[in-house]
Amino acid sequence: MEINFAGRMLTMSRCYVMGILNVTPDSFSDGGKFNAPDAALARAREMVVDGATFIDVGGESTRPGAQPVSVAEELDRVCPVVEAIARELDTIISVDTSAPEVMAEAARLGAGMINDVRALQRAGAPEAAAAADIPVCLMHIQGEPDSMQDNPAYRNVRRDVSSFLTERMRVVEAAGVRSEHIILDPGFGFGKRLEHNIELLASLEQLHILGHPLLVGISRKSMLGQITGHDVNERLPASLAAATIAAMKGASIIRAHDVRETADAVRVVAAMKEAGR
Ligand code: PT1
Repeated sequence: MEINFAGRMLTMSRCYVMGILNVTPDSFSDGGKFNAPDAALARAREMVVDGATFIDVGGESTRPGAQPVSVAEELDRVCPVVEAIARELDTIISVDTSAPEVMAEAARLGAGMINDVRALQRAGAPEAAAAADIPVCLMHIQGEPDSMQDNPAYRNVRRDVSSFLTERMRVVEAAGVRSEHIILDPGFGFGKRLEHNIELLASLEQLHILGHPLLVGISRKSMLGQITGHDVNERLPASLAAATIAAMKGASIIRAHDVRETADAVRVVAAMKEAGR
């Protein structure tokens, strides 16, 4: 299965690293160091050199407890960075947004993918993604970032996540998003307890039944802190273990902070899979 990311064709039977570029003042693990477009571009360049195939530019924090930002603020944060990366680097720009206005403007400036943690649930988002005509990641979320960890509950987390993604695919395809543009993500840490996150990772391969490539974001997340007892800045080994598991279970894109290390983990899995064919 190949996907065309605004002119760049990638086979989704391999696994790629998506480097995280937070352009928020309150980003959860880079201390908001990369706000100015120049600093953001420098970090993006470093991640491309380190092996990132995608750069995920996000102007709204979606970590647990985060407050929403206005569309104007998000446009101000994201657009200069997307523009600079598109001009300077050979990479696929993913825009991490739920706002249809940001999707449209980022696509116009050269973004090759839309990454929406709200799976295009905002009014006008499916239509904006359809008009942009670039691939889109639909992620499962229960609730909203500010309150999603208050009391997450599921009847059956695997089935509930799968049903949610199936329903979102139906809605966005009805709005004109092409099926071959859809990438799916179980949404680790988004309205989920540790047991839910572990069950989803353990059963990740089952999501392939839905027939779309999978994106996984676990890097430095609190689920790894709960498992290891380590603070956010000491979660690299746990993040690599989780990335390795996801790659072994067939994930196509791993969203990560530590690109160089994650790219190595993915290479080891690829070499093993090659030998096993
Ligand atoms: C993700 C993701 C994302 N995660 C996609 N996009 C974040 N497609 C932002 C914690 O528990 O997994 N997939 N965009 C970051 N969100 C979180 C959530 C960060 C939970 C931290 C936690 O620590």
